Amino acid sequence: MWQRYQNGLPNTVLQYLTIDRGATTLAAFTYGRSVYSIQLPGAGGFGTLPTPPNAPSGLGASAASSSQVSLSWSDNASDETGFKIERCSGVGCSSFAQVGTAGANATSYSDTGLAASTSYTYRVRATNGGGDSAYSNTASATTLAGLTTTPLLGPSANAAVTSSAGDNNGFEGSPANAYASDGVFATDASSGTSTATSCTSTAKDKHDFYNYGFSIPGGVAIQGIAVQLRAKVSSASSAPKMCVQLSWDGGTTWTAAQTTATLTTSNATYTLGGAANTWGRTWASGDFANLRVRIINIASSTARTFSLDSVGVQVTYQ
Ligand SMILES: [Ca+2]
Ligand SMILES: [Ca+2]
Ligand SMILES: [Ca+2]
Repeated sequence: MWQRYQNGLPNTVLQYLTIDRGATTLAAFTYGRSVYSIQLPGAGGFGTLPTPPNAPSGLGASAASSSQVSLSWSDNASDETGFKIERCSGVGCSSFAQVGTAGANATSYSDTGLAASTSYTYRVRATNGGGDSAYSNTASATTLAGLTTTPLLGPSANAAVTSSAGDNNGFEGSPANAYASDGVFATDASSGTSTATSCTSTAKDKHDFYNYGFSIPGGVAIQGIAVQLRAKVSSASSAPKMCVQLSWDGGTTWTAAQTTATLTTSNATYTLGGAANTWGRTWASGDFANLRVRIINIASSTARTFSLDSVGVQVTYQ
């Protein structure tokens, strides 16, 4: 029949069909026309469908981020062509839909583009030309919370460091002017008592700012702290810079310092730390009630006047 169509012949009433003794040719005999035939396939016939593969097992799901869940499973099949991954969302959900596939012998899959703080449940099955396996067990994971960044907050209290701190008077001129970015400055004139340029030198003026009024929820993970200074200096020579240290216990203990670029005679913004910079320690939510920011003015000259417009802090947590 196949050959008849191939030859473009008209429909023909068959007289009879034969299959030869070796079962390799199917022949159709018609009235008044030739014999048409097709070759039969060999042993195995036209192709026996395989049985569906064994089901995967041991499916596990874990949140990799606020938008990604990682799956892993055991591959129990030797004849699969791949795996089908199905997902539903919401606690206790049961309305699964296929969201992806994995190749033969795969044992993992990353599901991306998910919503934060959301429960997802998964199941996986193997597949081949014969059909799909039974499903694996189901496994659930809840994506992590998204990042939250506070507003940039300013302090409402300050205190000069009065011993082992250069002139021991910090920003002696209107230190409260550093609470807000408004072009009005706290000033530290002729700063320091030596040409040392180390942030930890006792010859450098130091000043603490605090009472930032943060309200960080309990149980979150602090991801980073950004300190934003607005500042200028009377002369940019002698490498004038500001060092910043943070304290989480009201000034008893301090982080290592981070340092601005060389200041200029124009008011400019300097950001130290950042959304993914924890200043070398693990912070707790409660630490921010006791947060202090210490500014240390350094230059290889004692003739520099440092002007600080603002010392803002922004916290990123998850
Ligand atoms: Ca396999
Ligand atoms: Ca001073
Ligand atoms: Ca100001």
